[in-house]
Amino acid sequence: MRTTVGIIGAGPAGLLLARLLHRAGVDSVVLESRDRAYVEQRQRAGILEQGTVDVLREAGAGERMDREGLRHDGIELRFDRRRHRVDFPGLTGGRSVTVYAQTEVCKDLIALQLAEGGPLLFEAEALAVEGTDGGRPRVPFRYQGREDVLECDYVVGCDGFWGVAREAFPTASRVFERTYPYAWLGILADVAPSHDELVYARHDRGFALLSMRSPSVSRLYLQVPAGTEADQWDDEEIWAELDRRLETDDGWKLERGPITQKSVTPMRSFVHEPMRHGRLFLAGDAAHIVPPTGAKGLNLAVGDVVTFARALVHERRTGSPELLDAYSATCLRRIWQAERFSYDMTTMLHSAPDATAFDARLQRARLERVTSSRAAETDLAEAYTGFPLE
Ligand code: RFL
Ligand code: PHB
Repeated sequence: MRTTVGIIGAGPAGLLLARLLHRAGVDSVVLESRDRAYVEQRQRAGILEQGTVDVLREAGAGERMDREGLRHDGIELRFDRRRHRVDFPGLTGGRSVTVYAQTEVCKDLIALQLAEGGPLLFEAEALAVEGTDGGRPRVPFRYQGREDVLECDYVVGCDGFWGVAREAFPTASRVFERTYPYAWLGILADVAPSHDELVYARHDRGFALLSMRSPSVSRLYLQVPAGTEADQWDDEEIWAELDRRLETDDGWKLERGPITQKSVTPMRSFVHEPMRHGRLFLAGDAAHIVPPTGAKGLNLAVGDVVTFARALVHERRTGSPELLDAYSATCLRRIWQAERFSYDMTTMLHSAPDATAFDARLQRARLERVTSSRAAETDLAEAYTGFPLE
């Protein structure tokens, strides 16, 4: 098999890249190790930045998102039983975010790719990326019990944190990382969200987040110790703990409903530099991870593949590799801003097991600052709604 761009992974990064390339007249093949149902059901992100919404629309993938996505003009910060609303459009000159689940973005992109695009192979596992030290790269892969090779002009590793593409980089590449001593226990519940915007709560017992998937499905998270298993918490305990951490002085009440899914997500920050080696490029979680507190992971993945697609089209139109050469540096500037913001949100809102009374006072001071200074609040709103692509 041969193609112009070999794409490893059919998460949001790989699927959107295939779509953007198809629209630009560049052929690609997507290899995805899991089956279609798994990719379409994997519960993850929920928040799309304004820029991500615009990109999906321009790619002709925004129709259902425009119908079913929920526009959100703010979030609520909760601490010391008080609530504070951050008004995004008022602080950013009109920007907002959209609640539309990653599962739905993936379903829409898969349907479009299968109907109009190049090959998208499920249960096709890339085994390695070879030939990256000069010449054209190859991806040996296993599909339907057979081994085959995909010959490419370029390979983009969109294969997530556990993928194989990163392994083809020289050992001189650098990794910057941090793990956190806590994780998120996430639930989906069949109950209308108890608030019409997301609620980020800091509590001495730990962080809690109220989010949603639709007007009738709530998504909620609790900070739990790293290493926790989801079945260590029964449903009653989860609701009781959410009640405690989200409680306010004004009588706000959390509505309960049947819990349909439970899972634990570890928290880490991770950046692999550079993001390009010869004709192999990394995009999305394959190159970087942020803790989910800033809702940035999916949006960064979108930024990377837009940058790659533009650079490749530029090279084909003008013959100049300047944008491809700049790919890693261009993406990393945005990525480090998201790393910073995600770290700030995470450490402002979670209680570390070794936190001292001093740390708790500092957290409160940071929250007081964000909720009393328009400058500080604007900084949060700009980062949350997303920095524009270069
Ligand atoms: P993905 O989605 O991990 O997709 C990688 C794909 O590659 C496949 N793969 C392979 N295929 C072939 N051969 C191989 N050898 C392969 N190895 C792996 C995998 O099966 C998979 O299908 O990476 P991608 O596309 O870079 O997308 C990144 C996003 O998924 C991720 O950043 C976000 O989900 C992060 N995230 C959030 N991001 C946001 O922007 N907003 C949010 O609100 C948000 N909330 C979250 C999140 C992530 C969470 N978890 C579970 C980590 C909430 C949570 C709880
Ligand atoms: C989600 O709805 O899954 C979600 C929302 C906001 C976050 C993280 C996750 O910061």
